[in-house]
Amino acid sequence: MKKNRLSSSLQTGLNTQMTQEALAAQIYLSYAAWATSEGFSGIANFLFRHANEERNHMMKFLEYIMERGAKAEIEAIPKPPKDPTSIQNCFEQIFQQEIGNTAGIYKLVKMSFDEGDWATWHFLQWFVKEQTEEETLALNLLDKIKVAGGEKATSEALYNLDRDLQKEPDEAALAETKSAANP
Ligand code: OFO
Repeated sequence: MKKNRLSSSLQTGLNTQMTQEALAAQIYLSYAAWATSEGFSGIANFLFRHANEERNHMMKFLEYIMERGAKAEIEAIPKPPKDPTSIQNCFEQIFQQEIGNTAGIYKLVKMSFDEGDWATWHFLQWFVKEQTEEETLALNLLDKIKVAGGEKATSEALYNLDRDLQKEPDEAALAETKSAANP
């Protein structure tokens, strides 16, 4: 009996995004290793935590594909890009990587909408919100780095930034989750 509830295009698309999430985890890991080697243990800690988040995203795709009776394809993960050239460059690269990931999610949302696959459309809404949070978080961090002096930040400013990022929350607060009673 045929039990696959995904179209072949969505099966391919979801599998591709699953590998993208694995790549995102590798990029965070590789930048965390770079930050450690540069002496920024707070920033490295933040990046290591995010590598775990991305791996969890990969697992969510894997589980969903299997739950729908389709085959999850575990492919080779591309090599992460070169090491960043500075802390500012590191977070700029992360922001660009998150924008690319959002584009991949939106493409799947459109495909599922066009096909009327409401289960997949519903599954993807969690990622739509997550990407908004992750882009906001990356932008907030870039703002902090710019305030600290950007490429010209002093050692003292970078030291303070590194200490602050050690404790930075993993999620950014979104305007849509605020209310008049809970601003
Ligand atoms: Fe950074 O995001 Fe996964 O989806």
